[in-house]
Amino acid sequence: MAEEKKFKRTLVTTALPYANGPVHIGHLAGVYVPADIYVRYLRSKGEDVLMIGGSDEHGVPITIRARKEGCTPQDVVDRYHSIIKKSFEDFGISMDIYSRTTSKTHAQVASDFFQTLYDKGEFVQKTTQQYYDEEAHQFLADRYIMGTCPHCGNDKAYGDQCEKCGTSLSALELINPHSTISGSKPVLKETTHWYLPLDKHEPWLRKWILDDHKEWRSNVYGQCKSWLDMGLQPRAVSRDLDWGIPVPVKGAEGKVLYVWFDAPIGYISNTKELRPDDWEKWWKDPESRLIHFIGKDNIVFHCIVFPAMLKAHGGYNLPDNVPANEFMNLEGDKISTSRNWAIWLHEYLQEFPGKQDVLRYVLTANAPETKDNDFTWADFQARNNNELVAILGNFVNRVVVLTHKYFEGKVPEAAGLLEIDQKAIEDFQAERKEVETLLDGFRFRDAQKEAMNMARIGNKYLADTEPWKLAKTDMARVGTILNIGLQIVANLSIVMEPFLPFSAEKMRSQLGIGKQQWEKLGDMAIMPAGHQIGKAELLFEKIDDSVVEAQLAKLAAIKKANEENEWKPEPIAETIDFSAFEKLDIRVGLVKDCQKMPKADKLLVFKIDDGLGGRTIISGIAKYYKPEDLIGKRVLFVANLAPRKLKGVESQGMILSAEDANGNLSVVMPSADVRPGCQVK
Ligand code: B3M
Ligand code: ZN
Repeated sequence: MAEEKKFKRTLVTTALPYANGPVHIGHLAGVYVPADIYVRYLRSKGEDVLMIGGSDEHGVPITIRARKEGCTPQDVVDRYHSIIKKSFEDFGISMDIYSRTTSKTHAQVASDFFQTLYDKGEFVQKTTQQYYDEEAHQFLADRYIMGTCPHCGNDKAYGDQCEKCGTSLSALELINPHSTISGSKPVLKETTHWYLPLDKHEPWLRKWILDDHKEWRSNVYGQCKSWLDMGLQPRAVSRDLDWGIPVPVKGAEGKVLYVWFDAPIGYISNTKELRPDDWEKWWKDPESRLIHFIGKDNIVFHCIVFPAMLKAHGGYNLPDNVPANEFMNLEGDKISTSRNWAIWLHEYLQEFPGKQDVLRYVLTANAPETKDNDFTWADFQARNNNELVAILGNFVNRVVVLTHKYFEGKVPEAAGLLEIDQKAIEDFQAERKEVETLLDGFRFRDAQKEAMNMARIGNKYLADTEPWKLAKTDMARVGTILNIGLQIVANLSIVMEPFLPFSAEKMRSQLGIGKQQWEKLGDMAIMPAGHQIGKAELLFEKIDDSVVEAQLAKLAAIKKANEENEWKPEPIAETIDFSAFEKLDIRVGLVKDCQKMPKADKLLVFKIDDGLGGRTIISGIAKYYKPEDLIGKRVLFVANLAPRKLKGVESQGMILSAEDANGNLSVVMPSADVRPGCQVK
């Protein structure tokens, strides 16, 4: 075992959510609740800790949202930044700062960071070919290119990934790529970017992670190992985009820092914004500890790329641990913002006002620490009713109510402990070590379970001693039991503070005490005899079946709408007999010439060799083809269609095209070089 290193302070960072939509239960479960539990625990122990957060406001997802909504990227991030910030505050996520990557401080810090690496010669410069949209006059980020997936044939695959079969793609692999901005076919054009040569960093990263951080969670360690084993490649840290922090060097006009370069630097900027005078010690003093809370899709950036950036810069600490979570699903399906398959935090609060702790509790009880997990409303109800209400809420309420009933709300004297009292106290005190070990090891789910066991011990103690039955015969004994009960409630307010901060506060106000430090956990004399407690108040209330049914109905409606929105083939047209088919004369034609129709942006004018002297056909496919790309190609056309005039030109037939789900047309071509004029049968 490596020797335990002693740290003076802990800097906790939480992944910066993209400000392109509100936050949902997946965010809370994956990152913010566990980070908050950890930070509240350290604060309660009196440790020096900062919790840093903020919105990630650059990158393509933001510009796509802006384009969709017809507003500027700044409008988008302004709107969602405040919604997200409020959701976190509402749920008691106790960040010391929640800032944003469009802040002035961040632009400066990120720009300087790039400059330092540039000056030190830590980048390599490379010129490559990238897709460019000639109509929109811009390079296309991968997400702005759509085409057909070469693996599964999905015609809505993106330039970085096919969401249907899950394969990661490069834009160059897409069949029939088109720009989602103008719809046009992109062309390849040269562009120059700066790359972080991760291959150069591989040797030390290997040792640092694989040898020195064997204690990291197995999902994190395993992902890093597989990246390292595949061999690291240089990564571009700039992009051709008009939204982001400008690359601060000559010759980089129109280029911005890649969002994954600037976002993690946001942790530094936000620390600096919070603590302008001593931010450096949090990042650079070897006695400071850095912990990144993230979701599993961000592992490579936090365990490999950002550490390489920090190392290349020099002077910074590397993360001590990166307790990344897997994903939280919803009722068996992956949470999806675009499909609205999520429980949005701001909506939850409208529907369940005051029930933040219930959600925190359920998400921690099912925390996806080692594998993906599932949130279900049935489980939400069961954990609320059978655990929070029946165990914790019930115990606290009985103790407080009985104290008012028998002792006018004053803490009674504890005299002459019996064996049953001793046993309850010892069992209770023994839990402290368990909870601490689990919290120190980032095992929040099990830690909460143990904390709940402490309430179970209290509940069982009351059930076993039945003070309400003794009230007529032995008031001194009732006093002892309630004294112990009240001390247990005070202790529960300490151990529950990281997990259920709102309920812990309610417990304290019912006891008439202030916040207690962690070191008091196990103390059975937190309140002296005679101390006046506060009014009884229910911590939790039962959730009825009807509430769960309403939530399930809401999800079912979303699912149905999604299914309806998804494309389905047209129903088959009315049956015709063979003679009707025979009337149709479809032929092979060779495209001799193809031109744009003047003043008609949808139309192309074809000169077709039909083997019979040639003909003119007009087709509305200008959006999907460049005319010169079709010259020399064989097409199929309906030869006996009555001619009609379009813009003064007579069209003598119809070229056959297939229409995809997006309404894009692709010309049908014979699979061999058949002679022009041949019939299609
Ligand atoms: N915004 C990705 C995400 O939300 C990204 C995290 C940045 S952390 C520096 O998953
Ligand atoms: Zn695919």
